[in-house]
Amino acid sequence: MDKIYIFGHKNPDTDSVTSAISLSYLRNLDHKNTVPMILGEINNETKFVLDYFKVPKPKYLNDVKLQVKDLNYQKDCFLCEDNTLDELYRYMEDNGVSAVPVCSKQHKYRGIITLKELIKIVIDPHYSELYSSYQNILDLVRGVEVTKFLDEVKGTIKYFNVKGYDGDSILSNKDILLVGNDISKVQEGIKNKVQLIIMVGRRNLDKSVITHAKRNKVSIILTMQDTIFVSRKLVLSNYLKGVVNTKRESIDENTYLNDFLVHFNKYKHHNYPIVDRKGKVLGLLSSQDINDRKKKQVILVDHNEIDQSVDGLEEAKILEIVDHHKVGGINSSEPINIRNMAVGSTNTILYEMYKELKINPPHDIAGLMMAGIISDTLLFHSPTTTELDKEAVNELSIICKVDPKEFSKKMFLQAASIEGKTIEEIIYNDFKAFNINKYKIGIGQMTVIDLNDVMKNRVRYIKTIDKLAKDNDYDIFMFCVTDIINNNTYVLYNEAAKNVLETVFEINHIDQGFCLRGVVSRKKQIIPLLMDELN
Ligand SMILES: [Mn+2]
Repeated sequence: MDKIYIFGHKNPDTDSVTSAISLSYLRNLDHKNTVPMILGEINNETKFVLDYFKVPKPKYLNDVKLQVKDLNYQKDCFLCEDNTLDELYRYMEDNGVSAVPVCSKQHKYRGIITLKELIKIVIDPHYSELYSSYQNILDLVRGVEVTKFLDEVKGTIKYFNVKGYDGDSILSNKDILLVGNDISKVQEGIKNKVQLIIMVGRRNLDKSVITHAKRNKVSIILTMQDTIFVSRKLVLSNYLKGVVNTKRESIDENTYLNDFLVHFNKYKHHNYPIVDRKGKVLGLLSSQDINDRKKKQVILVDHNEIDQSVDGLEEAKILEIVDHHKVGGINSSEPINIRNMAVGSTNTILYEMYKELKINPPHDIAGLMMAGIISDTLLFHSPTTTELDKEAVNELSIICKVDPKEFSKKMFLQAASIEGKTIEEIIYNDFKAFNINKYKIGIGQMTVIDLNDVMKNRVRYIKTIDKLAKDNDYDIFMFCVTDIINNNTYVLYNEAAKNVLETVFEINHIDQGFCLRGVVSRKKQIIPLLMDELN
């Protein structure tokens, strides 16, 4: 079954991480193969929540861009380098392919052979290389073993008794001798200690000849097939490793499709060997497979804007969105199941969905959902809080048997922990970036219990904010420090935005760290003001 990725926004917060997990649980009960993912490192608060309810951290998802592995190429199409040209031909026939990747015994990529290359070898009248096993040769020429002193043969085929043979050629141990029914030629081969003699049109040899061959360690095969049959089969008994084109590069299945297409448009090969990260051969991609693409399937929670979402979202198929933010920014070519409600947390919506389906979340999932709601509503202090949020927390707390008040105290303490973090990390820890008209805006927010944690380093914060704004072309860059005990937010900002912010917040004169009384929600109390003023 195809995997479906569920994830919240970049700079994940507790609501977005826990809602991905709780929705994934719900969908998988319905036999879907969903996986919760994160788009960035989790913060201290979320880490505390996951540890508290003993739920593993979701895996990181870098992007959902189309990759070569999303193309419907021929999986498991390859041969081993010890296979023969004869087997290659049959394989091409049976599988309807015009090229085959070749690998080592350990499945590592060696090269590729195309039908064109195979034909070139077969129709070349002067092709006389032979590298194969004694057994392969015996089987292909339908021969009987007379003597055998080697497992593998590697040399040049010489035709004795056949028209065109240069009688003066000197035979050596590099040679494989193909002779007609003429004992004197066989004896000459034995005398010169060739590697192997294949004699056609004969069922047996005199004892004296065999003794001679044994003394000189010359291998002999007899066959009743005619010379033309045998000479063709000798060429076809060659190992693939002797003829494979090792110059053709393989393509890693993780290569982005767009990068591959650049390569494809440059070389325009018909066939590409596909390998995994370790160079193991996976199959064959033909040029006609390039349009047979399978988009990655995703479900968005706690966000619906492309800027806040995973890289490459435009190349993916969005199946569903569950969110409590304003709607905007996503265009789709197909309908999407969207559940958007004006409540304090995505987990509140999810809990509604659980109830509609008459499913009780297990206690750890219930705990995560409760934590998500408490985090987003700042334990109902945020004006985004609705009765539904309170009701959900109340019911979830009964399921997970954790007191919400006690729990939130511990959780907010973790949220406020800035131990071991750089100022830049603290600013970006919970950060939203967006555009209003021509303004590029970034707002970081942090909840604190003790305001002094930040304000004692005020000057360093301001410097960092100014630098980040300049380096990243933000017109307005704010860092909101929210005191959740007294429900106030203190704002640090880039100097260039001073005048705009005075207008936005209708304050005659602002200073670094100015106070927005009763303001705790960036989403509901800060962003709307910016939108009103700048739009
Ligand atoms: Mn949320």
